[in-house]
Amino acid sequence: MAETTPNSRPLPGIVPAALAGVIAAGAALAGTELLAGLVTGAPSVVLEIGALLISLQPPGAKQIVVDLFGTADKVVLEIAVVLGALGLAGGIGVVSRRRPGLGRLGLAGIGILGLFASLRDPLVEPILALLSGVAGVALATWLLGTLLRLATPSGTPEMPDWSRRRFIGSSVGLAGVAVAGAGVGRLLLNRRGETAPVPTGIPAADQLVSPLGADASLDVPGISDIVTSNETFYRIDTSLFTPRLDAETWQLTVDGMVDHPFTLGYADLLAMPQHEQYVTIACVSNEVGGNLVGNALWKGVRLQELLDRAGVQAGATQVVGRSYDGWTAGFPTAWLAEPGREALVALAMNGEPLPAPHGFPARLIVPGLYGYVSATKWLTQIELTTLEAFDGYWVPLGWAKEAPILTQSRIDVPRGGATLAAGQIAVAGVAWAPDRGVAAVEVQIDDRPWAPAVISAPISDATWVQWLYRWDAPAGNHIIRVRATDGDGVVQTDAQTEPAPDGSRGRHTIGLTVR
Ligand SMILES: Nc1nc2c(c(=O)[nH]1)N[C@H]1C(S)=C(S)[C@@H](COP(=O)(O)O)O[C@H]1N2
Ligand SMILES: [Mo]
Repeated sequence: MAETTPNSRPLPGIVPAALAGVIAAGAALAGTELLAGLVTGAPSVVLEIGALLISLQPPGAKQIVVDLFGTADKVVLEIAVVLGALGLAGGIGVVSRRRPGLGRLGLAGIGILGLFASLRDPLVEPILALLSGVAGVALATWLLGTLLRLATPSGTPEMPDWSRRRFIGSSVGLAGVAVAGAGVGRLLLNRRGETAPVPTGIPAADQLVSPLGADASLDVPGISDIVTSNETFYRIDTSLFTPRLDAETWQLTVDGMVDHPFTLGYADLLAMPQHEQYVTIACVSNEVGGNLVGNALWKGVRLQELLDRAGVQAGATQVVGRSYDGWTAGFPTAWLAEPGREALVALAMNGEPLPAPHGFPARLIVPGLYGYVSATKWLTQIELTTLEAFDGYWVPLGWAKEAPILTQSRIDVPRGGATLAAGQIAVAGVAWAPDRGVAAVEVQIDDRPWAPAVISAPISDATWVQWLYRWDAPAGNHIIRVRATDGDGVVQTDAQTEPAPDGSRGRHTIGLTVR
């Protein structure tokens, strides 16, 4: 017997009603994805809600939040947002059986959340966000009503139940269209960045770095390249998508505790003297042996030149970089005082305009500091303040206020756990201590004494080196460790620490079997 309302009208079953909610909301979300792909400035509501969740910064979550910023985990977050929305919509479908008004309110609630999340994104056109929100809610409401009607039993059980078949057919069809629409939308969204016009030809630096000599790298299969390509360079940021800023309208403001605040456009920066240098940057959340580190040739305007032009006031002790979305990183003005240490507002990476994932049109690169306190991408403001007056994004979340890159070394080859033939084995990798420089690298096999590795000629103190130890390996199970000594003569510590709060310590260690 079909469930009925007090006035004996038959009701759709719970499962079909939930399905109707899921499909109505799914189709509406897919519609907004498609719009986002087709029209620049329209929000991907799923991404925007994900970004909102990230910005809520669950208290106490330190490593967890940082871990979230690995690319794969961002996909996990997106899937969670979609599943969460669909789960909610399923509930709304069930509620709508008896209380359609409440159901409509629920759908409107999801729409308002999406709109609120979208309006936080400076790259989103508010009018398009509104359009997408209203259209999405209207579509979901209409679909839910229609599907619920189809799911309602006809009340004449002896007849073949045509409405039930129509409900199933419509549901399957709609789900298919939604998945296809969302897929096309996402495809277009991802493709748009690749075709976005990027100004070419950043002027040559006033002093070109000399071409790397043959001794700047070691020829070992499997070792990290001495210069990391833009394609393989690690990426870490709080952005769920790749921000595509428009160089034509982009502006950089230098203000705060300065005598002459000013604002420049991209062309203004291109017209200034350009400086280029290799700098190795690293992420504080890199584990011992991890790959959140890379070395590139950066080119751009000297930060010092911009600061001189602005006239930094005597009391200013902190430089804060702010990106278009409000993300911030700050470091002491005193860090810039070291002779030979050149911080850049970088415009180019390895001879190309900054790729969008790495901060186009401009980012900060400060030799010797972890990225989260210095390397602001999609830079729009440089503010001079005091260390006491402001904390960058990650500092209130439990990460250190000041964070020089710790001395580290990594074994690239052989891989841990490998089984190799006895005889000559190349043990090799990279080591970094920007910008103290790497003076030496040593390797320890089992409990034997530390033995010196050969290192590549350092490009500069701000870059990593490659190292190589030729090992005549006897059969057995072995442990290999590596340690670096920095330019000040300090040996990489054996103490082990988690990445939080100021970077992981310890010596990369692998085990392998020789036969
Ligand atoms: N706008 C912005 N800039 C940012 C971040 C961010 O989340 N937002 N993350 C920082 C962190 S934690 C690091 S380690 C570096 C990484 O730079 P990359 O992605 O170019 O390797 O960027 C820094 N700049
Ligand atoms: Mo980082």
